[in-house]
Amino acid sequence: MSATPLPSLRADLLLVHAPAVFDFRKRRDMYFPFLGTSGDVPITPLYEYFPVGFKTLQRFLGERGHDVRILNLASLFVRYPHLDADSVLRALDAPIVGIDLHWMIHVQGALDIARRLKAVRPDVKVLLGGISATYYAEELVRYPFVDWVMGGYDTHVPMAELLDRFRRGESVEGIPNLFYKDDSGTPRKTGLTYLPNTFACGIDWSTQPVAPKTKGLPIRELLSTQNAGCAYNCPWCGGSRDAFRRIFGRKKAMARKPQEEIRYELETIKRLENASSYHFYSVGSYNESPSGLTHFLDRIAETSLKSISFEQFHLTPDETLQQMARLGSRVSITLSPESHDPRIATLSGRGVYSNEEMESWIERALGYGIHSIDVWYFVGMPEQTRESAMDTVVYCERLLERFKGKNVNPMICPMVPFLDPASNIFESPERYGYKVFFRTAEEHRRGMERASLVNRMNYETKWLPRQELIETGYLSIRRLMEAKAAAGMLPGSAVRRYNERIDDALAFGREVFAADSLTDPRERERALDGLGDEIARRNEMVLFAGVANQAMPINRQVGGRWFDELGWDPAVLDDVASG
Ligand code: B12
Repeated sequence: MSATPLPSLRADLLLVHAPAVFDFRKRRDMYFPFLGTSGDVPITPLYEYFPVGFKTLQRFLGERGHDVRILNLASLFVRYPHLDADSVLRALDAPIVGIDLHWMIHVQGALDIARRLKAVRPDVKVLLGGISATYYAEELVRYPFVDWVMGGYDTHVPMAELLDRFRRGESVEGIPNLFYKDDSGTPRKTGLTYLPNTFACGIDWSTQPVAPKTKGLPIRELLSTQNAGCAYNCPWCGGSRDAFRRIFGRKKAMARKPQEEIRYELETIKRLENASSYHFYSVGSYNESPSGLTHFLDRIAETSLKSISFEQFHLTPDETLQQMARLGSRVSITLSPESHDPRIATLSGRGVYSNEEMESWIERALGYGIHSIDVWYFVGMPEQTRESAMDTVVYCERLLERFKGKNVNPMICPMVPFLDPASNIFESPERYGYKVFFRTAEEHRRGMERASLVNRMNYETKWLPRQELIETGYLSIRRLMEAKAAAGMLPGSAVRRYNERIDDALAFGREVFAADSLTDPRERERALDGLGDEIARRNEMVLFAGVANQAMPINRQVGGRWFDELGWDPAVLDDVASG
């Protein structure tokens, strides 16, 4: 507990990103295993990314006279383990606190922050927003500690109206997309009526959060997405064409960022100090129209970014590859066929090219000067058995062999712990051979508090029951890591350490699962208590200020990433944390 109080954090609107689990450090009854986040992006099991829309809201509302600040509690708590959570909440001096429930994984943390905040600051209006918040809005607004839910994929205009009216002391009735309670406490909604064809505004990337002084490699990355929704319809995805229509009630399943906003965004990158040391992660570039992509590439060409990665659904046409290769930055392309087996790939919503086509495309792409190709596979897909997942790894070994010495990096990750709510499979699990364990937000919240990752899973498949699915994920990554060491792509010693941690997660995970699955609550509590020290010791190794992912399996720093908005200056935080 810190003795020095934190100075108050003032704003008209404070946008807060919750850790996936709020009181994670005290939980001796929740095991956060190594690789429990799938290992695709460099984050801890607190899931530190906040929606990039926080940055667009900050700019849009700021330009309209509202002081909007962002506080990433996930990064703050993992970076400053000795900060007292309630004193942080007490220091928040904003009449409205908006918490994202974009990814369902944050359901426990987001709701717990809302509850605690309301307890220490009953005067503060608590607002939720994001994809999951929109899907579950009617349920969420019924919690006594939630005042408002702002629905929609683009909330700029309704949020401006909300802040204006609040400032003038007017009623919020009739604000588009808002779910609220009336004076008698009865939940009301205006309806999702603000559904524009365009989406967002350009982000100001010219300044980045100050990193606290630590050893270790910083992560210099910017991330942008030029569209909301999706042109494709993968059945497991909560952002697919059908899911987007389902959540937002809009026929057209995509809204695009206007070109002048994209231009603005890239202009701000030119002003960023050390821009040439930054990687730019262009998410969802598979949704760009050919002319949109050309415009985007032309703008990128004007920057001095070190590297850029593009996610692609189809095999990028040769002409585009050549245009990408001409950029001054190092270009990497991410493909995600999901399975080497064409039938499973197709059932997963992919399967638009064969393995042979992909391999000769890789050859050509590298030949044109594309720097690297990442190829992602998934565990938990329809009809996928353990054998099939392991066969995918065998196929990856062939890829590593064929492209030895080149930057071709196959990766595999289990879809854990949640199947996306609102995805086609989530809506009709039986039709796809799936079983869904949690349906409501509250069921997900409770599920997230289970000790074992297996019991935190909201789904399983006919071919891979929950425990087997998780273990298959571990075993496939383990074998793929070995193959990368053998191919000279990763140092053998690093892979040995990595795989020792997988072995430990497999063995200890079984113990936690057995204890957590005891039906008698008292026996379960006793058994988990017996494992408490071992759980806490392992959690410490994962929930600390270092993050790795499969592509870069060495720890890098938490702090200084674009989403590490710590609220206070690191000097102040260091001071407070040292008491
Ligand atoms: C880009 C993206 C990412 C990026 C991060 C983007 C970012 N920081 O914003 C990366 C690649 C890192 C990523 C990671 C993950 N993602 Co993702 N991602 C997407 C993608 C492709 C675009 C979503 C998107 O953000 N669109 C832009 C719009 C909708 O949001 P926005 O502009 O940021 O915010 C606006 C509104 O949403 C709203 N809003 C949002 N929050 C709030 C809060 C308040 C208070 C208010 C008022 C408004 C508001 O207002 C904003 C301004 O208009 C979707 C797929 C899709 N097609 O939708 C998946 C998707 C969102 N991701 C998903 C998942 C599961 C994940 C991971 C959990 C995967 C994993 N590793 O396990 C991680 C979570 C990482 C974390 N939090 O640390 C699922 C979520 C399903 C669900 N309902 O839970 C989706 C739907 C599909 C998928 N499976 O990929 N993701």
